[in-house]
Amino acid sequence: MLSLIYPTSHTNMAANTCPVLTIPETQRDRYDHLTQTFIDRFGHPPAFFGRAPGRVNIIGEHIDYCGYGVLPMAIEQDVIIAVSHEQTSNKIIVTNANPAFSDFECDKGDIQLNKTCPEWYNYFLCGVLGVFENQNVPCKDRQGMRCVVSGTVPTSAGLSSSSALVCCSALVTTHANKLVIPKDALVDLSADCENFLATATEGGNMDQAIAITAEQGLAQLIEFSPLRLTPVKLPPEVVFVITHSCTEIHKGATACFNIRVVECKIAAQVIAKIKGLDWRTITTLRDLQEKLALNLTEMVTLTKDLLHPGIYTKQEVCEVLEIREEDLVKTSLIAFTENENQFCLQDRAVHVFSEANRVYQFKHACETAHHNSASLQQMGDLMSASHSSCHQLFDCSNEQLNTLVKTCMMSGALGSRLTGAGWGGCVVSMVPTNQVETFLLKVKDEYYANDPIRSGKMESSVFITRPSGGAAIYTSGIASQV
Ligand code: NG1
Repeated sequence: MLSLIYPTSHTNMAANTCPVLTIPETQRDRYDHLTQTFIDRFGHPPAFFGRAPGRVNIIGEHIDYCGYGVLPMAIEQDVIIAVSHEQTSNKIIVTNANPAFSDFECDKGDIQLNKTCPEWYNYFLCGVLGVFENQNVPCKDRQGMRCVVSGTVPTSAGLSSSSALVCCSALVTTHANKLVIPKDALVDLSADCENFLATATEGGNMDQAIAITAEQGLAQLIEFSPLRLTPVKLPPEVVFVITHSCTEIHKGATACFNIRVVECKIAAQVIAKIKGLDWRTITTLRDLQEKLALNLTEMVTLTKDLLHPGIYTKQEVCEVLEIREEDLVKTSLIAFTENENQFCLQDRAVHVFSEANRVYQFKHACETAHHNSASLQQMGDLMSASHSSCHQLFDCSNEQLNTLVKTCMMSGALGSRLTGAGWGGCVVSMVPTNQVETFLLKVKDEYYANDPIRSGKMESSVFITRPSGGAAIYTSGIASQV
């Protein structure tokens, strides 16, 4: 039987701080190019660089905010920030290496986060302010900073470009101000400040946790409250291929994400009420499971017994909880969901409990997969089951993602699924290493080549990715000056 708390081999990893490294030779050209951009903009070289990667979630979708462990890996695509700093300067100045994005500057003592402003630099400022506030750094002691940001993570693709930027700006602010923040605290503060900004996506901490704690060459089982990290070695017989569906939604501008968060919370509260627990103290499905002391399979059965399929109206939820409709706002609803009237409870909770179980099953299969085709097939099947559950129970897929998953399976993948929040964005497929070339040709031919819009985006939409390292500072060896 699977336990809720999986034993970890690296429980103390989060206590460390992010490393300070020298720039790898393979990346030298990119850093040299960024240095030149910095010199062109500010007239002097940067003092150091920060880097944070995007991520692909291999399995464990929409369960981090329910308290459950997930299994992502950091990808090679990343955000790099070149920085120079000086305490006597009052300014925070940030430029994007991509000229399509506008410059921004503000006083270091007057950093305003604008929740309604979608500009890219808000995510940068969010990490800066998150560190200053978390560490109570008085305005006069703050370092003024000049920064140039270079990002390669595709945006709105479910690959966590925004968290990479937030984590990277939090890290460079920490380094410039000579602060010492352990990785687990950096994860929490980056997630808190990003949630403050993106009120329409009250996600969990998966993205920040993997961006900050990833280890080169390894995926990671990440469990929460408290943060626990277990490196997962992926079998060499397979590679993970990311393909973009060429559809996206701007999650920050719609309520769909937060409605799912709320449905999971209400499902937990309704079951708690029926079971005679103090339901007001239950905010996640994991809280509920811990109170009931059942395993994940038993939670699926219990959910099907106690919640009916289909829609609960707000009135019905309030009748079960024995509260007035206006009280539901306080007990259960969050931003963007205050006027929501319909909640799908059984399907959402069944997805969460079964997906949480699949994460542990996947990790277990992974441990025995080297030279073992049955375990490799099981890993693939779990990924495909995850996609079906996201589509049918969690309703976070779309037609194009479903078509792309089907195409990837028919092109030789052992398993394929949407990755990230969904409703558009990317698919991740597990492909036998020795068949990857044929796989790429077939997918390009089937999904992209015959469609005029998709074919134009094909080269940047399909890529193999390997597990990259987590956030780090890279020194350029050049003295800092503003
Ligand atoms: P993306 O794919 O970056 O929108 C979001 C959440 C994650 C997680 C996934 C779904 C944020 C910053 N990220 O990720 O925590 O809940 O959806 O598994 O809210």
